[in-house]
Amino acid sequence: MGGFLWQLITIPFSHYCEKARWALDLSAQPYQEHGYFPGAHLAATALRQRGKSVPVLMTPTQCLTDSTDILAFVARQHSNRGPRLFGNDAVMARQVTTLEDRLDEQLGPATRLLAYHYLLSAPAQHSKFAGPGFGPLGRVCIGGVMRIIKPLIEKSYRINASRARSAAYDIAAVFCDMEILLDQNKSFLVSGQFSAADLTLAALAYPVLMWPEMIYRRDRGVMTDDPIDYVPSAFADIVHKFRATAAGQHCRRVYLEFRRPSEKPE
Ligand SMILES: N[C@@H](CCC(=O)N[C@@H](CS)C(=O)NCC(=O)O)C(=O)O
Repeated sequence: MGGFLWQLITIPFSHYCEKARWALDLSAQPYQEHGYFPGAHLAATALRQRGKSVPVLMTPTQCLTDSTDILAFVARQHSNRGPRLFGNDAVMARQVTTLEDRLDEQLGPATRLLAYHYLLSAPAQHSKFAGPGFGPLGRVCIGGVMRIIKPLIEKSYRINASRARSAAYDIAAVFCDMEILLDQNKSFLVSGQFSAADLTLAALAYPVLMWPEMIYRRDRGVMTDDPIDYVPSAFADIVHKFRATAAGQHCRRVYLEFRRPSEKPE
C-alpha cells in the first residue's frame, strides 16, 4: 500500500482536470497522470464504475470523481505543504468553498461551451494547444480524433451559436462579480490570500483566456508563442476582451505566481 503512486485520470486539456492537477502540484504529492482523448476516457472511468467525467483521483484509500472533492482531499492530506487552499479558519473555508462551487457550476460549463463552439470547427488549430498535454502519438492524433468526435461533443454539451452567446454573457457576469471581490479583498478573492477560489477561477477560465502559461504541456514547459495566434479570429477577439479584464489579468497573475509544476514520475 505504501508503494501505491496516486493516479490521476484526465483528459489533459480539460479545465476541471487542470484544477485538480494544479492542487496536486502545489501539494508536491507524487502522482502519475493518465491522459485520455475525450471519449476514450470512458474506458478508464465508466468501465471501472467511476462515473463518466474526469478528473478521477485514485489513492490507496480513496477514489475521488470530482475536482472539488480532490481539492478538499489534497488540502486535508497536505495541510502543511504549499499555500493553504482553504485558509486558516472555518469562516474562510466556507467562503472559499461557496465560491469554488459557484465557479464550478457557472463558469466551467460556460467557458467549455464557448471555447468548443469556436474550436471544434478548427481541429488543426485546436491540436496546437490541446496536443502538448499528450505524448508523441497523442499529439499526432488529437486533431483527427477531435474531428471525428465533434458531433458527439456538440450533442452532449448542446453546443450552438445561441448557447455560445449566452455563455459569453455568463462568463462576463461571473468575471464582474469576481472583480468586485478582488477589489474588496486585497487582490485575491477571499481574505487577501491565494486560495482554492483563485485557483478554480484561473483554471476554469483558461479556455477563454489562453495565456501561454495556462496551456498544459506534458513536459511542463511553457509555450513560447501565443495560442491566440492559432484560434479563429472571431474567438481571438473574444479572448482579447476577456484577457483585458481585471479578472483575466488576475488569472494570469496567479498562474505566474502559484502554478508551480511538480517533479512528475513518468
Ligand atoms: N463537476 C465535475 C465536472 C468535471 C467535467 O465536467 N469533466 C468533463 C471534462 S471538462 C468530462 O469529463 N467530460 C466528459 C464526460 O462527461 O463524459 C468536476 O468538478 O470534476
